[in-house]
Amino acid sequence: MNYTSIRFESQDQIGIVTLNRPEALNALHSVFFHEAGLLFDDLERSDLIKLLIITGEGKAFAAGADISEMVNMTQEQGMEFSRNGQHFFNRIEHAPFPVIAAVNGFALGGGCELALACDFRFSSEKAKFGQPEVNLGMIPGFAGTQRLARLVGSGNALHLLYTASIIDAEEAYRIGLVQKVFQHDWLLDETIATAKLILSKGPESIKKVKKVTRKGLTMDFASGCALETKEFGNQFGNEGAEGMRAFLEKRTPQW
Ligand code: CO8
Repeated sequence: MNYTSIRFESQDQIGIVTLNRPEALNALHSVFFHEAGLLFDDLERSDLIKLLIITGEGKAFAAGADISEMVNMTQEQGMEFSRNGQHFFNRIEHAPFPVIAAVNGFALGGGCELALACDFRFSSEKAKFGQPEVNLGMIPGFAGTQRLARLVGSGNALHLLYTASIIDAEEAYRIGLVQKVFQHDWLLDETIATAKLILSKGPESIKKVKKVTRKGLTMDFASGCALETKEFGNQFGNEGAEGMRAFLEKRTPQW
């Protein structure tokens, strides 16, 4: 499929989506959400990939929602745009495969929210993060208020949200917004190396770790634990049996 706002490639069951509108710093507009939704339809239906990396072309990961598209929206249209964005970001969060953000540059506003929806974030030392919506008389609309506060705590989140501060990768690492920072030219290789490490593990285990952790965050503690018990139990007699037997027989498991 030919996309205009993204590029997709895959190798060894690792997919890479590159936001590809560098002239507008990969600002997120309705075409992006439409095309990314179609791509996810394909990826969820097929066995093509077992892990997805999201990155950006040029000097931005994504510099926000597209202001030139939003400027003339009515309240209804604004809410519709917000719902569409939230719907797609929820798909990332609950996708049946891990999704890693490789943040290559500006991740601002909706771009930061996109990174927040991924399972974790690796960052170039050149990347910059922020939620500058209040500069525009706006607030985040793609669940940034919710995910940022859950990830970095309400104090760090509200500090960023109130002041519209743009922070560098080191500060983003310090507050737990990103998990690792790499030299710019190594970012993608290092992300792919981590993707390969994840894919060397029990495939069902990886799927279930994501499902239980992600769903658990939307549940009360006891319900999350009950879900964990169920999926833990399901691993016995199949993949878990092979993994544990391989350990005891001092050999590599055959997944
Ligand atoms: N939307 C549209 N176009 C953009 C955006 C954007 N978010 N960001 C950059 N661009 C465009 C610029 O207009 C410019 O276009 P042109 O060349 O035609 O003038 C081009 O990208 C390059 O940008 P700059 O020349 O500004 O590049 P600089 O390196 O000088 O500056 C910055 C880079 C600092 C990133 C600067 O571009 C900037 O401040 N961008 C806006 C950042 C921002 O405010 N982001 C938040 C947007 S609001 C948002 O994301 C809300 C999310 C929730 C939506 C809810 C839905 C209802």
